[in-house]
Amino acid sequence: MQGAPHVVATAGHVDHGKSTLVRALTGMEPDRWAEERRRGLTIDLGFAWTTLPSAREVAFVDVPGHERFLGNMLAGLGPAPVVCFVVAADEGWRPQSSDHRDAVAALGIERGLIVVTKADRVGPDRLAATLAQIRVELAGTGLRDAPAVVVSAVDGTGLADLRATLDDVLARLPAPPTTGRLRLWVDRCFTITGAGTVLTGTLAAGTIAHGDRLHVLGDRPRPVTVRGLQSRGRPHESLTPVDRVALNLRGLSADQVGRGDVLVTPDAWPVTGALDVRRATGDPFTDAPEHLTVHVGTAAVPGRLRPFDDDHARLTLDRRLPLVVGDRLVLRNPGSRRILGGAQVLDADPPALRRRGDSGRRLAALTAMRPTGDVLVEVARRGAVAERQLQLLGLLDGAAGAPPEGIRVVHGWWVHGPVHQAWQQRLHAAVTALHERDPLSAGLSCGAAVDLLVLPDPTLLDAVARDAGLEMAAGSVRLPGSRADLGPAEAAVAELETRLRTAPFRAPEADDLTALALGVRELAAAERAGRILRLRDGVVLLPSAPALAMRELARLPQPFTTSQARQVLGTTRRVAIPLLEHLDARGWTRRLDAGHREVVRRAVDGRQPPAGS
Ligand SMILES: Nc1nc2c(ncn2[C@@H]2O[C@H](COP(=O)(O)OP(=O)(O)OP(=O)(O)O)[C@@H](O)[C@H]2O)c(=O)[nH]1
Ligand SMILES: [Mg+2]
Repeated sequence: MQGAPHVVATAGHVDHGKSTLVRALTGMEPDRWAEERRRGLTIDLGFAWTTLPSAREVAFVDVPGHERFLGNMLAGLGPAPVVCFVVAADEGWRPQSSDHRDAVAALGIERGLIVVTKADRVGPDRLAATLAQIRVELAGTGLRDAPAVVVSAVDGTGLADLRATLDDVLARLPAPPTTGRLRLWVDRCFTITGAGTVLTGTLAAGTIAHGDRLHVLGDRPRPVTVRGLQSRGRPHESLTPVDRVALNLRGLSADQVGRGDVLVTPDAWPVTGALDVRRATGDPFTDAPEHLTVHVGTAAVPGRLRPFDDDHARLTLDRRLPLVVGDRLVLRNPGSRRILGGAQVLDADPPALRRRGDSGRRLAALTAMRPTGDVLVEVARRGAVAERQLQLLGLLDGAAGAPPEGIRVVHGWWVHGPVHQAWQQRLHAAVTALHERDPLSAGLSCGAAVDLLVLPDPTLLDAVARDAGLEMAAGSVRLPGSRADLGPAEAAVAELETRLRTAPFRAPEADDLTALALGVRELAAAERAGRILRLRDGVVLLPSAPALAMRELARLPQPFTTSQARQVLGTTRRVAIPLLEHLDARGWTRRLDAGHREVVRRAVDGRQPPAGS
């Protein structure tokens, strides 16, 4: 059955026959530059493709072997998950064979095949020795068990076997993810007359389709639209991984982008300049130079390494890149150009190290971290993390899974259990203290509560208050049942209630309230508790007063005057006017002109107002 297309990168010492092999397999010229062909030396990446016996299409990224172009080599190998490791039978293992092996190991590449070239130049003994040497040298890498094929591009020996073996290797690969966020490391960007800007790269995950709106992350993010797609020389409506892609983009000129820039799904990646990493291969971090070159994808960025120990370090990049947990980096010494080793990203959003002891604590956390990142550790460190942020950091692997034990999910936030508990205790203590200090208090305002707990999102307060056994109402958090507790003001309010029950519209004068020691705060508390109704100008009545008033007013000939209302209610203008305005506001009475109102019939005949008592 025909499989999905794939991409294979070459690797191997200079002049060992990589480009010749690609040429023999594809009939295409991987050395694109005249200078390369003149010198018989690959300088930059070359691209070619062919169809394998299974009808699967395969594209090659041909890399240079010369040590001066190791940067270009890494840009070719970085995004390609399968490698064709070339060693010439006559020369055997050479220095750049070692460099490229170190790159394969650093990147954690585990799929590929070994090709011994120039078989026509040696006898069987030399061939066997070279093969044995290769096995020894690759023993520590993901290619330790890779199949080996012996070929000669001159007489065609082994090429059919190579095609079949490549087919077999590709058929065994796990299917790459076609959904999810896109991250395409750019290897070339150029202008085609009539078409505009074209950007190329190896698509390793995600799907790209005509019309997609994406961002190119270079010196700054630039929005672009996919105007056309090509792969292996043909146009496509959409492309899936793993494939070589050439994208014609709207919104971009070729001089704005180059190798090492990245095409991404907008806002789907954390773009970071600080990373905590674990050593994957190579020298201990404590032996590494402070300043080094970091290769990831097609990018090569100067960086600073600050080791926590031999295996863990904080890496600061000169340029921010879209990186996530699990990404592999190649570290190089800018002076000697040597590959120092490989590192794996453990945290793409690490905490600042400010205080004494921060490094030690960080090392302990990193040491305990799983290589895929640890969502529990991440949530524990921050107390609460938005689910979206966890997804961005690569800790949730696409759709959010069930949270691990010890994490509480609230309104899209993952909250560490102990933190959630600490918040509850803190809030409960604060609210209790407030009620003790001030029994008339309406409670702690939500804003103050959010500040007190330093909640990352106010929507979290709801769950914290509820779980703490507190009540939220009217913008405050309070102890349940605290509404009715008027504390020392209770007796005075009761006295006021008694008086108003006898004469419902004879509101107490200011002096009366002073005598009862009912100030603004006490009255506000009594009102919150549903014990009294406050109208404007300091008029205090029972909550039942409006309904009682309606019963009397409905008996008057309609419309009625303020004076008639005052008389039927047995009160003064000081009370009658605020009360009538209150009834107007409720829609129970309607003001017709300066002197007249009428009862709104619907209100009396319908559900409102209640008969009153
Ligand atoms: N006899 C013989 N010569 C070969 C074979 N394959 C390649 N060569 C020769 O080896 C030389 C180098 O080949 P290239 O394909 O350019 O080597 P390369 O690995 O691409 O070199 P760089 O890209 O510069 O690292 C050329 O002169 C080729 O003709 C082979 O199988 N047999
Ligand atoms: Mg070459």
